[in-house]
Amino acid sequence: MPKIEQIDAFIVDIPTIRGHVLSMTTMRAQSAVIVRLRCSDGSDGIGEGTTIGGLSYCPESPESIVSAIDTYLAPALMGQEANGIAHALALMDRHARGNRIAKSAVEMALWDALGKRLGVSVAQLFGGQIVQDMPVAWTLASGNSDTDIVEAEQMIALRRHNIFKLKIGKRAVREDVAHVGRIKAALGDSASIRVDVNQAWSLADARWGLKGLQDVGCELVEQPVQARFVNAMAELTRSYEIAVMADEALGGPEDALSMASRKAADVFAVKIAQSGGLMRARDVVSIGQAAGIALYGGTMLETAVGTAAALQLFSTVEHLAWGTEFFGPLLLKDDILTTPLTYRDFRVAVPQGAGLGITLDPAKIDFYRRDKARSLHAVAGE
Ligand code: MUC
Ligand code: MG
Repeated sequence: MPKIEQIDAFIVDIPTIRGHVLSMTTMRAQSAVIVRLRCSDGSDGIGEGTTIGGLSYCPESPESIVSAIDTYLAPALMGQEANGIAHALALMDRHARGNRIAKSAVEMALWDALGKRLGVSVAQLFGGQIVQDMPVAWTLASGNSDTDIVEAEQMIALRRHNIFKLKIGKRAVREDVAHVGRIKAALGDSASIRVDVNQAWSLADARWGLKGLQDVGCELVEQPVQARFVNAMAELTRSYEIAVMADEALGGPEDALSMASRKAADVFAVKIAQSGGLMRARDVVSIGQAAGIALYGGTMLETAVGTAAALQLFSTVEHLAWGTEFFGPLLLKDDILTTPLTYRDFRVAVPQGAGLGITLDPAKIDFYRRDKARSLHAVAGE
């Protein structure tokens, strides 16, 4: 039985193609944590644990993810059987509370290594692929309505995306609704328009916001209020026609059960990192399915590594009613794989091959690693 022999975690800072304006921060680079795991039989696995905007999105940061892995998770797993992923997860839970993204990065690398050892895809390990590709949304978040309209029109013309998620919540509610209305009016029925408020609204704001958004033809609102305000999410879910999606409120199966039993969402944005790994994301999916809650494949704006893992896992899910937003690699100025993921005809393809089905480009990794002096230019972005 192969044993876990080495786990390395490091940050890559990759500039974004434009400023990405969210309610809580503006991103000019993405700082992704990449994990490389080596086993005693020579097999290896890659994982990713990534958050958004330093510490502004959730309690884990790129630095805390590396520190949790280096200091607690990796030492706990040294010498353990590499095939025992459930056991590894239990061990990580015993040694560290929370730190879901860090655990997810390590668990992902274990799945990749197991798949490669067995010569099967991670999708196969989760029951097998049902679909070969899936719809993929794009986020409009330049901070300017006209720029967003031009960007959306380009995406439609390229046949890359026709589902758009608009990041709002930074401006006054009325201004945000007007911004969404302008974009919807410009794009008409050629596009599906949704918004993500990233927890920025009070319940009173959200009542006005949801009413206004549905009047201008917006189809879905994501996490309008703070994650902990489950009653507010439930009120909004039952009071308006527009679909309400939970994102930050979903930190794994326990939250999913609580949200489902309190009828606090129409849709779950399921994220591997936020759920605490692939197994727990799969549990969130099952709870959503059992409760009749629609599903959406969410992203933490990961590089192609985390995105490939999401594609593997979600290809085994029967019905993603709201599609996915697995566009992370396209927001970055550079790709870190030898063969990038395929985006075509408004869809993204599940990579083929063993494990996650991807290969890291060593030169790119070397270039963007924060702990290598020459990558420092990338941190500042534009
Ligand atoms: C989020 O909150 O959903 C996903 C897409 C995007 O642009 O930001 C993220 C995070
Ligand atoms: Mg969100």
